[in-house]
Amino acid sequence: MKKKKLLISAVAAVSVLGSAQSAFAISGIADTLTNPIPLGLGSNYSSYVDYMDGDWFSYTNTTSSNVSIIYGVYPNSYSSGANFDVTALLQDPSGNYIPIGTLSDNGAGYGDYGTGSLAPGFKIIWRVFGHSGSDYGSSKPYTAYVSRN
Ligand SMILES: [Ca+2]
Ligand SMILES: [Ca+2]
Repeated sequence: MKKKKLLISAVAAVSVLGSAQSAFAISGIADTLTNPIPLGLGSNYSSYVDYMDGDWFSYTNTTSSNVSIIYGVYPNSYSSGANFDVTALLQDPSGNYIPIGTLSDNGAGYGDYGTGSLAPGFKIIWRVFGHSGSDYGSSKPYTAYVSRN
């Protein structure tokens, strides 16, 4: 009895991993601020949001100077009318969180972004989520990004 249960959970774990590799992100991927998808400066990540899910991203300034950044999300297609929102916070080198809040909403079809100067060792962490109940699913992909500003 116990053995069978173990086997079932092993199969479930494998199928979760399989879907994570074959598809875009989704519930189970980058769901919390402690396991964001790390992005490098000038890089981006395209995915879509599962219904009522969100995806966290981060960028850490590993240099010894301040880095001026722009970060955020945009819908891959303006005509999709998709609207994604962003909530952001900072983490200082000691691990303390500093809330930034929800970034200004630019409306359907447009991206939302934040800018700032990131001190050495600081991490910016932001969550991408649907503005409304219709801004989810694979027909409305988004791209999250961070780059030098
Ligand atoms: Ca997620
Ligand atoms: Ca928005």
